[in-house]
Amino acid sequence: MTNIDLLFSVSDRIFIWGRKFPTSFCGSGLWVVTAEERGKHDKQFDSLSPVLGHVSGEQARKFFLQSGLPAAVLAEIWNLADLDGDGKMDRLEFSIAMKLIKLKLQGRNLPTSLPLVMKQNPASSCGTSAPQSARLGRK
Ligand SMILES: [Ca+2]
Repeated sequence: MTNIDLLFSVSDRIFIWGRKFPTSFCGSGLWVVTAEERGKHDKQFDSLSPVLGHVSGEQARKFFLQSGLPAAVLAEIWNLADLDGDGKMDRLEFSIAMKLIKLKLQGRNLPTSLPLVMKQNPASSCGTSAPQSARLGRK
């Protein structure tokens, strides 16, 4: 196991408990929103009662403030995540914002522009990994 593997497995264990294989260590690792994370983000998104696939800026702001990050940092995250700049969050934008909040809470610096890999669907960013459900014996 290399040092890099070690580094990633430590941070993965915090968020992907119960899973033996760190899934985010493919593509450009750090910025990849994994399928698990996306699933969680989608649930949180739905809990905000989106209208026509969007949550309003106000709804999202209140939710993001619960992270404990300063409003100025959240504004920066918003600017990165609101891809079309319409002042609302759709499912993907919300997921990107959540991921950036998580990384920021881990002490990472925010990117100056959004890494391309964050705009991709979770499945497409890790095409070479074997199906996790098979390994874990689930259907
Ligand atoms: Ca938007």
